[in-house]
Amino acid sequence: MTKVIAYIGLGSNLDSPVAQINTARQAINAIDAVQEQAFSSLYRSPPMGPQDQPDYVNAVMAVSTDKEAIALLRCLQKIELEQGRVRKDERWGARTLDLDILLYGDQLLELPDLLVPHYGLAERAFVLYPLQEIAPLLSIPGKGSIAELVAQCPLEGLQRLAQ
Ligand code: 5RW
Ligand code: CA
Ligand code: CA
Repeated sequence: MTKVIAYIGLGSNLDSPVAQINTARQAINAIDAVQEQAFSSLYRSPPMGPQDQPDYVNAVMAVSTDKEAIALLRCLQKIELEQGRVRKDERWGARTLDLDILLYGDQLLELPDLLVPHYGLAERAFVLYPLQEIAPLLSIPGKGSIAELVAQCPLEGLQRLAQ
């Protein structure tokens, strides 16, 4: 019964992104041994990476879990597939749903399939701003406080969506 707080990044830019994010939120809550603690506003932003794809909708969710990080990742990958994610050749291409473990407690993990804190977390407006909304006092292991990271991160077109 070792509970860990994990932060999950949600992103979509295909097939009704807002609906994809809301469906994924329900699916994550339906996972055994995972409980939602907080859910950010939804944010829209231009794509990072290839520009010839639609804008993204992103959010960040805090959960309490007693699953191991890798077991949680497998559950999230199953939800991505259930929501129609297709692996494409293009790196950083459009997707119906992307679920990333951003943080897993205060742990640093370098497993073959899982890097925590998530790669690029400290530089991405579409992760940092929603994360700060639900965890304003957070420290990112090895990177500093969320407030410092947000202060150094331009918005780059990020817009909070109205409810
Ligand atoms: C690669 C994201 C490098 C950030 C990737 C990087 C996105 C996105 C991707 C997302 C927006 C992975 N995912 N752009 N580009 N939102 N706005 O969730 F720095 S591809
Ligand atoms: Ca649950
Ligand atoms: Ca991912």
